[in-house]
Amino acid sequence: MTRRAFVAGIATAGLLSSQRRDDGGIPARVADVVLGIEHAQIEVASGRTVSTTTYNGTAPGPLIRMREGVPTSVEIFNRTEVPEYVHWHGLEISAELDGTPEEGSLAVPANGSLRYEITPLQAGSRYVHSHAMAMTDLSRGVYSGQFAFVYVEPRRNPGRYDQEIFLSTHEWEPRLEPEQSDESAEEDEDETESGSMEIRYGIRSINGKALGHGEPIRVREGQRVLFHVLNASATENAQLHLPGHKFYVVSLDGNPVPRPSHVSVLELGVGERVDAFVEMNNPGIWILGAVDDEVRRSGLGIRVEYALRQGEPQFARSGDLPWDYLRFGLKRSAPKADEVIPMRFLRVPPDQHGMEKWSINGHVYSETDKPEVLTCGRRYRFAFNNRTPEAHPLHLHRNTFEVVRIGANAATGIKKDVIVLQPYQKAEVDFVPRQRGLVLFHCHQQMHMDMGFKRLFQVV
Ligand SMILES: [Cu+2]
Repeated sequence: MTRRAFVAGIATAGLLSSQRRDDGGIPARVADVVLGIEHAQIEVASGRTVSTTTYNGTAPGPLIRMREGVPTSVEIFNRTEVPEYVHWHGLEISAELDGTPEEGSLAVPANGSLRYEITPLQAGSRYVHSHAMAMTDLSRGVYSGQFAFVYVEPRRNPGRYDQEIFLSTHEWEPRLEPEQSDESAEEDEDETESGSMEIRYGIRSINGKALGHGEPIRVREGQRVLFHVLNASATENAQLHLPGHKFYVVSLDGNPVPRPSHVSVLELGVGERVDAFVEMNNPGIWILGAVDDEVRRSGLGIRVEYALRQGEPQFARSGDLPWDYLRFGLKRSAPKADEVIPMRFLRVPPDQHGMEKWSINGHVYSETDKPEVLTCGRRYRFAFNNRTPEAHPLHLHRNTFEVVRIGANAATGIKKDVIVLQPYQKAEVDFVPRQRGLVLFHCHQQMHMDMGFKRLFQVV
């Protein structure tokens, strides 16, 4: 085991203590979670190594386990030449520790370190990742390997299972290319001018390995496997299936749903998490991976092997239980909101550099924007209206919202921190801010976020 792997995750007592002393010369206690932001080579496939910035030398970084309501000390060492922002996605913590420049959070200085304590208030699947602005530097932000799964252990057990498996999707070798026209462009009238740029990737992975290059998931017939899935992509929404099997979805973005249900396909926008049980009742060799053949062949998949089975993976079409948030909610209307905040999303055509921008209510975010004031304890409703031909994974920081309407359908009970708004779709989400300070709202597609798809609130 390398030293790096040894230090990963919940820090091992004693190992780092010799390196750190407080001013009185007394050895400082090792933090519960130690993250080293550092460059590393990641072997995504044999002979295919990417050079990137990571947490603790691997991508994904270490699986970080915390406990609901238990204060957790975190120490972050930045071994790079640039300041970094480490964002605790889905944790309701102070703006100071949330890890974004927009909220005025503490940065991890270049070649420096930062130590603090956080208390996860909600159990479930969470996520830690870089919140640096990338713009056209595709080595930064979530394009890099700076991401890790955070699992907050519930006070009570989530149920019986034989195996627990964590999966994170990610793409590598990003490049900017002129957008290729496709059918969706026809709907978009301003697509007639050329020069728009989009992100393309060389290779995709689950848990940092392209399909066929990592260790398979080994199961036995009759097992009940709990999958924790995270979309840690910078820009790509994912559709995953496991042919011959169904997913029994119990939580979205780490929060238990009121109506757990079976689906054939998991759909995760950037930043979303899904927890689902699978009954292993179809022995064979299978691929848990992208529904799209091309995406799966470019690496987004992992072999699932039943004991005593070998050979090539079987092919099967996905079942007929489609993904739909409403499947997991209750068909009831939410209480009236104290205030409705409409948000209309538009695409701003590319400028002379070929970069399109994104606006909310006609405004492209600027650092000089004054945050809009919200009051603690009031029930706010965001009324989203997507006037673009793209899906957007919309993320609210430091808060959990409840999906209360998608299109014409009312719902309650679906609690999330990211919602994918489909092209030209409308949806409404409610939230009651409980902590003061700045709160960032943005599209989690990194390029959209960097190009103006952001809005800042101040809770008083
Ligand atoms: Cu977007």
